[in-house]
Amino acid sequence: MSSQTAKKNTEINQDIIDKLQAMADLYGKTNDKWRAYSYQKAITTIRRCTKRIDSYEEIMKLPGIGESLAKKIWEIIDTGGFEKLEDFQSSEYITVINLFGNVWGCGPNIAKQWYDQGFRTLDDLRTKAKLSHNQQVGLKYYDEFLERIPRDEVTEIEAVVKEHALALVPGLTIQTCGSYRRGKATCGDVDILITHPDGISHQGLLIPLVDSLRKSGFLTDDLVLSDKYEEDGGSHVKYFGVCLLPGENRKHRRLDIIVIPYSEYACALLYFTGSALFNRSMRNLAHQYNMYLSQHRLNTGVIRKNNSKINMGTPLYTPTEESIFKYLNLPYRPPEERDH
Ligand code: DCP
Ligand code: MG
Ligand code: MN
Repeated sequence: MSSQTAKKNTEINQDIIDKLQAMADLYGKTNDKWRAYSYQKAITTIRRCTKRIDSYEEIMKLPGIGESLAKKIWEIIDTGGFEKLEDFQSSEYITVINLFGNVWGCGPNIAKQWYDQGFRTLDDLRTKAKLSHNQQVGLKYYDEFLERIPRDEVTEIEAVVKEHALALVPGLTIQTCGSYRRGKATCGDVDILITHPDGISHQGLLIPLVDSLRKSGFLTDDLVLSDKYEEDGGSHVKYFGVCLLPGENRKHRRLDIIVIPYSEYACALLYFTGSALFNRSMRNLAHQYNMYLSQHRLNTGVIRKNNSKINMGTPLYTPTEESIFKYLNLPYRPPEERDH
C-alpha cells in the first residue's frame, strides 16, 4: 500500500485531477466540448476513489473512462508528466485562444475569429478589433474579472442589493446563490436570486432596482438586462452587470441578479446554486425518469422521441429543493456538496 493512502481522500489523486482539470479547461476554451465533458466526468470519478490509483488496470476498471483517456491518466501517474497538456500549454494558438476566451462573454468562436484576423494580444483587441459593448466592458475589466471575490465581500455586495430592493418592496426573499451558497471561500461573481412569497410583488421590480443601484453609483456598467424573458412558460427576468463598493482599493465585480415568481423558487434556487456540472447530472437523471428539470420546474410524464420532447408532461409540486431530490429518488445534498 502506498504511503499516500494516509492522506485525506481529496488529496490522494490531486496531482492527477489538477492536470486533467487543466486539460478540461483548455478543451472547453477551444470549443472541444465533448472532450472537456469526458475529462470532467473522469475527474468526478477519480475524486471518488478512496485510494491512490497505481495501475493501468485499475483505471480501466473505473466507469466511463475509455482506453485513450486511461492511457493519458496512466502517463500522469507513471511519468508525472502529461505531454498533450504540455503541447497545448506551449502552443501559441491555444495560449491566445485562452487569453481571448477570458474576456467576459467571449466564447471559443469569437476567440478563434480574432485569432484568424491576426490578433494576438489584448492590446491588439483594444486597438484593432471591432468590439461589441459587452466585449469592451469585458476587456476594460479583464484583470479584475479574473480575480476571485473573497466571500466577505460577496456578503457586502449582497447587503447593498438587499437594502435597495427592500426599500422598493418590503418582504422580498433575497438569496445569494452560485459558489457563495455552495460555501466557497472565494467566488467568481455574485449571483443574487430575488422573489416574493406573495407570488406577485416580484413583478416589475428589476428595472427600478437596477435604476436605484445605478443612481447610487454602485453599478458601473451594464452587460445584460432582459426584463421580458419567457422560456417554456417561465418568466425569469435578469440583469448582468458590474458593481463597485464604495471606499478605497475596491475592485469592479461581476453581479448577476435574477427575479422570479415564487412558484418557481425551488427549481430556480437549485439551478442558480449549481454547480453547472451538478445541474447537468440532475437534468440527466430527470431524463432517465421521463421527467424534465429546468430552472423553472420539474415535469413528469415527459415523452421524448429522438431526444426532442413530443409531450412536455405535467409540472410537479416543488415547494422546496428537498422535494426535487425526493422526486428524483436522491438523498438530499446540501449546497456545499453540489460541486459535481
Ligand atoms: N449555471 C448552469 N450552467 C451554466 C452556467 C450557470 O447551470 N452554463 C448555473 C449553475 C451555476 C450558477 O448558474 O452555479 C451560477 O453561475 P456562475 O457562472 O456564476 O457559476 P458559480 O457561481 O457556480 O461559480 P463562480 O464562482 O465561478 O461564479
Ligand atoms: Mg457565480
Ligand atoms: Mn454568475
